[in-house]
Amino acid sequence: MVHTPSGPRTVAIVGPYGTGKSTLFEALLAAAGTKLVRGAERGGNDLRIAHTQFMEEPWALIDCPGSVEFVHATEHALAIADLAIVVADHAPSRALTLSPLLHTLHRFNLPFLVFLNHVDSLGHPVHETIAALQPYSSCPLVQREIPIREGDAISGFIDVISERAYSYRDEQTHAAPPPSLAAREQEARAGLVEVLADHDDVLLEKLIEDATISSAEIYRQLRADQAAAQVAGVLFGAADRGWGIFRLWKALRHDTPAAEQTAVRRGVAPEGPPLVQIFRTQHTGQGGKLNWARIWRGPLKDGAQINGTRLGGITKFPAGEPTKVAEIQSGEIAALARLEAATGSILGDAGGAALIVPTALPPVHTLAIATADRKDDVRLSSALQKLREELPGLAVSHSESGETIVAGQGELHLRAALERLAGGFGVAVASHAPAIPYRETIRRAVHQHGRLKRQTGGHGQFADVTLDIAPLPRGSGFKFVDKIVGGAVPRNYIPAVGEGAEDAARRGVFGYPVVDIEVTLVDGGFHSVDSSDMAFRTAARQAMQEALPKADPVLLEPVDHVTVTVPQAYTATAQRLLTGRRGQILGYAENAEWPGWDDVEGLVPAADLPGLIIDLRSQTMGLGTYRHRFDHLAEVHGKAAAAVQRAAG
Ligand SMILES: Nc1nc2c(ncn2[C@@H]2O[C@H](COP(=O)(O)OP(=O)(O)OP(=O)(O)O)[C@@H](O)[C@H]2O)c(=O)[nH]1
Ligand SMILES: [Mg+2]
Repeated sequence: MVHTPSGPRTVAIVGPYGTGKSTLFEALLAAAGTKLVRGAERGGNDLRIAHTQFMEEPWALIDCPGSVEFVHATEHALAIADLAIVVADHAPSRALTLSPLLHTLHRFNLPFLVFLNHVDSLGHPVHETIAALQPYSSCPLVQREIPIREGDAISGFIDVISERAYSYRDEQTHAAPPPSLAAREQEARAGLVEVLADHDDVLLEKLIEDATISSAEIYRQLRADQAAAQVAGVLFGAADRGWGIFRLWKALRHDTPAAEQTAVRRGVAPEGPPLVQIFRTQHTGQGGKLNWARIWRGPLKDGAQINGTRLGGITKFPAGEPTKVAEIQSGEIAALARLEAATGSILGDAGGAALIVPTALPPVHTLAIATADRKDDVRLSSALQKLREELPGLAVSHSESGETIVAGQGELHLRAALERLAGGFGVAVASHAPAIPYRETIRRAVHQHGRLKRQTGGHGQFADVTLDIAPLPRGSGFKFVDKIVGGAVPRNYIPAVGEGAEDAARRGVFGYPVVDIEVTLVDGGFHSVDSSDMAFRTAARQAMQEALPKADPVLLEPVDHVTVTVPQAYTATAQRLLTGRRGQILGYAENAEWPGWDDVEGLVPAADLPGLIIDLRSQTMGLGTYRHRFDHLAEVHGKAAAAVQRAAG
């Protein structure tokens, strides 16, 4: 058995939606002679992980979803990768769509290279695409290849460093560059060397002295800078034709940091007990819970105790085929069985290591769900627990009316959740938009008398109360005040009056809880035999029910403070979207952590938030996002109020 102490180098294939990541993943595996055995379906929203060998070295490739709604899966893969391949559309107009991903790579301090896909239909000069991408990258992007054209089509490329020409017809042999492209190639090479010279004095000196710089020197410096995420190489090709794939492999082989190098970058001490990071969780029927992990520090033996639980199986996936092993080494990727852990867990003592653990973005889409049969509720809650481990970015809660609420990153994300609930965990649920927590209040004080007098057979019921019901400022809630003097109502019955009044306030004229009122007990009467707590509660409740309609009631709706984050090109769009939803704009400012992006702040009724993410994404190339929190209750009038009342029935 070959001992690979540093494990396979791990590469995450990432990029915006539909740029050809899965195609590239398959093309890389095919070029390495690995047949995909499992999970061959493409365009999924989950990670696909495959091990392979290229030129006798082990690799793990991770195909990541491109949809923003599954960005958490992608981020967890990036958190454990040695390098990312950013698969980009070649159209300069799409450059902005790379901005969130490049920002994440910067935050994670992760080395990457860019693969411009679809060059079979390339209509733009490669250097223009790179220039369009550059503003969104925190490190210089360097062009490593220049295209060779035959008529309108690209037929091959010149490797800028080795100065060799390759044809897509046979990428493994090379020729001298065509003289017609010599000037273009020299220019690209000089550009590359200039960038590298920024990080290397020897290179800089040679550049100044106009001395010849060898390919070996450039490779050496590029490798160092690329591994430090200070430079990112740009290559191109066509994944579904297999173009540029061999060259991409060679670039990966040269420039991807080894697992142990990544561990050092992340501050993992070389010696110590096992240290493991979970980046994907799956609940399988028979196999129980499987956690895909990167072993930052090994070896990790099957049966070992880690974070208080015993490891119950290690599975590796050579060529996608599951194989049980007894032990795994530093740098390796494997699925670990029966651990009390889930995506994002760090197991073992991280010590001073600064591992990246992606944090969940606030949910932007919400559904209330219910089982058809109440007796399935227990199974639902345990299935939701598992689902949350599988689908990072999903949140589960209960509304005030007792609804089960699932919140996530968008419609697709929640649809995947419900499909998994039904298909994976056998709990089918119906879903609907969650109820808006409306309230109501009064605008006029009312003096109200209420009397309960009942004679039923022997023992009767008697209570008499006089209440002053008055509006309070917003946010005051419900207040009960006792102003009884001279024992008109005996002390012991007074709490019951408060309870009755509060109980009546739970459902007001419009059917919603009544808030911001003060109920004062000012007078009353009692009977020495027939009075009771129950009688006083009832009398108070009846008085309230009579008083509220006379007190000029008004509906209150929750209004949220909303922060929309968009590229600055879409700031006006974001403002328009908020005002179009009865929103009031508070202002906007550049996002503190993200140059070129604005935070637009506004106040928007909660009733108008559903669907905001759909409009926002469709009008901002999928880039806009928002967060919100309750701000205040506001009176609703006119048509909006009428609609709510109709709905409340
Ligand atoms: N013409 C052309 N089409 C390509 C190329 N690479 C991929 N495609 C096609 O583009 C479409 C999307 O490819 P995928 O590989 O599924 O894209 P993806 O990036 O994995 O998509 P998501 O995972 O959904 O974000 C498919 O129809 C591919 O056949 C290419 O180089 N040239
Ligand atoms: Mg895909």
